[in-house]
Amino acid sequence: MLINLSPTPPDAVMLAARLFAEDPRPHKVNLGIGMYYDEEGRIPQLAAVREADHRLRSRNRPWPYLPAEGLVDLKNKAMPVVFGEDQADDLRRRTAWIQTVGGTGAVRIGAELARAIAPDAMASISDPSWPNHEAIFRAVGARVSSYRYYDVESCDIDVDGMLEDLGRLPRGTVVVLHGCCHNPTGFDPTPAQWNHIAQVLADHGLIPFIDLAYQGFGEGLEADAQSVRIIAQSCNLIFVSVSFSKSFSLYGERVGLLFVVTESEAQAALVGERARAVSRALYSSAPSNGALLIAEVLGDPQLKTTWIDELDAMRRRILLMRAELVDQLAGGNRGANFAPIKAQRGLFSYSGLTRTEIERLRVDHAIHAVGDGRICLAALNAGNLPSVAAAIRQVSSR
Ligand code: PLP
Ligand code: TYF
Repeated sequence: MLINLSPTPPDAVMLAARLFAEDPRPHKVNLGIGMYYDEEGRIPQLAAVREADHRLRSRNRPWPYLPAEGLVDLKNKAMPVVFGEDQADDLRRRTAWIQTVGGTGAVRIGAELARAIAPDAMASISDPSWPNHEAIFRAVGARVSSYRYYDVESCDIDVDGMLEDLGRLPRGTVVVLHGCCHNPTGFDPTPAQWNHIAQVLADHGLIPFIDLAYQGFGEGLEADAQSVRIIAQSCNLIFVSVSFSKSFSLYGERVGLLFVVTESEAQAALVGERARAVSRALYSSAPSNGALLIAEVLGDPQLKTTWIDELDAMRRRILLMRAELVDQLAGGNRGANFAPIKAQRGLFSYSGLTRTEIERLRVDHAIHAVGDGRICLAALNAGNLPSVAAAIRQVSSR
């Protein structure tokens, strides 16, 4: 049988992951994929999650299917984390939800629903963005465009350009926004700028789709959800995709949630029903283990406090790595160009390194990053930082 299939190029992040896995050099460093590593270079097992795991095991319970919409406890406990206590209570009645396979699953199911609600709508995505945003919206058959977000000249966020581009979009366009810790640039709007953005979204009848994959890694758990809370005050149809992969260090458990805030209880019921049908035709229902772990942590005030402290410690460690890297690069002849790394937030930095320089980091130094210059700061530690800084200075010295 002849297979009529042309080669499928992997996205830039997955390509970086593959090249890292295939690299036999024992001293290799992975600044490609977005995962948080601790000071010892390990993916942490959070104490709050470990305790939740002990408790779940001691209950000796079976493993039934989750209901079609997922674990309601997870949704109930996560809503205040995302929307804030007061707003969550106000929104609960008119918000549809479904538990998903990771944040990726939430973006995909959200894209399917957006397509069903507004079949002719285009999706507009920040330039640059997480490559899977475009792939997902194309996969559901949507037309995709981009809005200005990052200014290469000033190495900074371009909010004026963004507002101008959003203001020109046709009504009903789905606008994909990064709730915090923009991937890949690390630059987020300020709360005042989010207010402007929310105003433009509302005035022009645009549909915000907020992807919240790094809550807690920017300025803190509450501050990082300001985007969602501000937009929820001005717009009455909002998609919010949530990933718990990073914030609970539960990557392979694939826990995510999709919220769709609508105008009424009746609309929410319609959207929820469609969400369950979409999920049913994909994989029936989401996996239970990670969802149970997170619901256990969020449902116990003491475990929740432990988790918030651990999340804060991860956030602060990345800030230290940012400062230390900028210090160690300062003496090089492109030193000043790396200063923005300190102003960026989240796991990533859009380092400004060229494709050729990223290639030389990999070939000459076994340091792997994404081809567009994105590096994951959360993979740095006191042990590998000096050699990474030295290598960056070397490849960027010409
Ligand atoms: N959205 C963004 C912007 C991301 O960077 C990621 C993961 O890296 C996701 C969504 C999805 O996360 P996951 O499917 O691992 O929960
Ligand atoms: O690093 C990133 O941008 C993500 C990480 O199943 C990722 O793409 C990798 C694998 C996966 C989900 C997310």
